Amino acid sequence: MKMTLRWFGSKHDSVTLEQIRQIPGCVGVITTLYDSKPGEVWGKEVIVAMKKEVELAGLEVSGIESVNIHDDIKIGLPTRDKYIENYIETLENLGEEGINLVCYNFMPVFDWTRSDLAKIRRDGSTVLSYDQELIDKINPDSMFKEMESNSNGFELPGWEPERLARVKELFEMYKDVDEEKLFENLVYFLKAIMPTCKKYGIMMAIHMDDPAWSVFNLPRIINNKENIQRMLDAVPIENNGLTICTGSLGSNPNNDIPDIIRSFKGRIHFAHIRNLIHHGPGKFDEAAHLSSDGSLDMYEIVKALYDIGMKGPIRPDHGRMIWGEKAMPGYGLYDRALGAAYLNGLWEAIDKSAKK
Ligand code: DNO
Repeated sequence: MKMTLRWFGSKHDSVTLEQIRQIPGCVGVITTLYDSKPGEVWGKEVIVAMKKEVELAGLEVSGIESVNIHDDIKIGLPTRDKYIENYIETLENLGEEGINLVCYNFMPVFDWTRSDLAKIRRDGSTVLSYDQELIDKINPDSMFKEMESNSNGFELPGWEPERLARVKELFEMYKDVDEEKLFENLVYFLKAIMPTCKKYGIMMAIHMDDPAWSVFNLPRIINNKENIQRMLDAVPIENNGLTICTGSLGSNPNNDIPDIIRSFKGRIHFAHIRNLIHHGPGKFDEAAHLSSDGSLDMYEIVKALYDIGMKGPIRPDHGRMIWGEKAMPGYGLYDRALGAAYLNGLWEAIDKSAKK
């Protein structure tokens, strides 16, 4: 594996490349062009400039999170072909620069969802949390406002202001899209981009739905072993792969994450590793990465990744907000750096005992 950190670019991130470079073992960043809109072509020059900035700081661009998918592709509108062509052009431009990992999601309207971005814990830190009962009381329109007012002034990935203006319209557009339709649209998209991915060796790594069930009655299709298997089988090529996100899958305690990891050996190109604590059905708080701080067994998760021979990037995922840091919820420096150190420690211990 390769230890990396997510980075939103110098204009948007409170964390600097210089800080990331000082995290032991961290070789690269997972980044994006945060100002690009879904459907736009990423030009060569901006990709080159992004790469250069990262490399000057002594790091590599280990992958992109995300090249977002235009809603017309997810909905399956006739205009989707134009946006797929644009996506392919972006992939070509990335591929020509040697960037060969792309994380994306296929969730309608909303990317990840939380009911609180700064829940205070007993240790005084804050975390993101989810409570289905609270979500059920909110309408999707005010959900955006909640997320915005709660985010320390940072624009959240997947909650961009331009979406805010279109929530009602988007819900209307998705009204006939059920899980089957969404699945078909995903397969259509994947089949169209696979030749380009093969040509450039680009691994597409779909992110798990977060949380792993339907929110606001919108369809969700990448949320458990069976559904993931179906998606991998529909386009059975290595380049059609996964971002294993332990926090997303782990929101549903029925998901056996080490088993899922072992089952999809060869198709896992990227992993987001974090812990969370369950408080009952549909209710969880994010936690520190350490196993004993939450409900997930991080040793078993890292061991499964080790056992399948994971070569791709992994990154600590959302951290708590600690030590007075003011950053994008989930994406401060301090707790993610602690997470990276812990994951490195687990990996080293597993590696050494395997070689004894
Ligand atoms: C949230 C992230 C997601 C993820 C996208 C991938 O913190 O895990 O926004 O980046 O779903 O496209």
